[in-house]
Formats: sequence, structure tokens, C-alpha cells
Amino acid sequence: MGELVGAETTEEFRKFIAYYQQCQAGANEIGTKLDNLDSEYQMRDNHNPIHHMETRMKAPASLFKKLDKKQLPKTFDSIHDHILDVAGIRVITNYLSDIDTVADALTSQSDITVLKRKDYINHPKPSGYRSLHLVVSVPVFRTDGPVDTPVEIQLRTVGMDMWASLEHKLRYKTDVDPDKVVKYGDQLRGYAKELNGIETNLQTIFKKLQD
Ligand code: 0O2
Repeated sequence: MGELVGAETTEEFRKFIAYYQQCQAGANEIGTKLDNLDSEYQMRDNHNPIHHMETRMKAPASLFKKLDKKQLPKTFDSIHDHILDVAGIRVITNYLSDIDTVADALTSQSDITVLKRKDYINHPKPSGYRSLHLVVSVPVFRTDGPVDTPVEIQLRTVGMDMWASLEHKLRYKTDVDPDKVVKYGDQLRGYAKELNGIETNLQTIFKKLQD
């Protein structure tokens, strides 16, 4: 099995590109399903659970970094068999309860299989990070038939997304010594908790107004 690096013209590289496109198609399928669910909730309850969505394909450099971290060779098979987040979709919800609403509605669809679930909302990461991570398999219809394709879905509220995006910037800002960021760990965890409190209160107001 040849390595992908420097093998642009090989069969290995062609398989990788085809799979990359398949994963992108999987993310598109999930995006359409989520759009449809959001529209239905808007019609039914006069409330959109989804604030917005972002789709991303993992850059080849990040894929290779992940393979290195998992001590796997840089081959098509490694990516196909071990990397489940080649395609990712981030779903930003308006309220906390919208996360379960959207996750349950999507995963109960008959063509969706949940491959992995990580609940960083009830069990935040040591950094303070909160989100619900799901990896689902969705059929992508190719010329030779359907192929089950993994897509990672990160579901989080507007507040969780704000925290994650700013914390990510603080941590990965290349000109900052990582030790300097560690010093602010307690503060960052505290802000994540505060935001969670604020979002819980905002949801309570929303529910009262709805009743
Ligand atoms: P990108 O471009 O966002 O994907 P696994 O896939 O299960 O083998 P992995 O990928 O390490 O292992 O899983 P994890 O930690 O559950 O999820 C990784 C992704 O979650 C990260 O992707 C971030 O998007 C997000 N994330 C996890 N922890 C944190 C955190 O402490 N702070 C922030 N801001 N985001 C976090 P990547 O790898 O950064 O790349």
C-alpha cells in the first residue's frame, strides 16, 4: 500500500479524492436534512432551533496530523477506516434544548446510523469546552449504488460556539506561548460555566413566553 504523500498520480491518490468527494456529498445530505427539519419546526412551532450551520472538509494537512497522532500510516485505508471526521458540520442552535431536539430528529431518520456520540455538554472537556459530537453514517448514492458515509456533527448553542471559537483563537494564535494560555485555564472554564448559566436563564424566559 503506497503512501499518499508525493503520490499524486497513483491509484491511492485517486481513491482518496473520490472518497473526499463522497464525504463532501455526505455532509451535503446532512445539511439538507437539517435545513428541512429547521423549516418544519419553524412552520410547526414558530421557532427555528438552528441559528446557523457551518460545513468544513478536513484539510489534508490536518488529516495527516491526525494520522500521525494515532500513529497510523498516511494511506487511503487509514483515512477510510479510522478518520470519521473527514466531513464535518457544525450546527449552532438558538437554545440549549434545541440541541437535543435537532439531534433526536436527525438520528431517528431511518437512513441515519449513529456511529459515535460524545456528550461534552453533560461532561465538558477539561478546557471547559461544551458541545454534543455525533458521528453519523448517511448513504451517498453513487453510480454503483449507495455507500454509507461518515459525517461528524458538532451541535452547540450560540454561547458555546462563541466560547469555543474565541478559546480556539487564544490557544492556536501562533505568536503566543502556549504556557501563557494555560495560566488562564480557570478563567476560561469559569466563562464557559457563566455562559451556560446565562443560556439556561434565557431559555427559561423563552419557555415562559411560549406558554
Ligand atoms: P477541526 O478542524 O475543528 O476538526 P476522534 O475523532 O474521536 O478520534 P478527536 O478528533 O480528537 O478524536 O475528538 P474530539 O476531541 O472529541 O473533537 C475534536 C474537535 O472538537 C476539535 O477539532 C474542535 O473542533 C473541537 N474541540 C475539542 N476540544 C476543544 C477545546 O478544548 N476547545 C475548542 N475550542 N474546541 C475543541 P480540531 O481537531 O481542532 O479540528
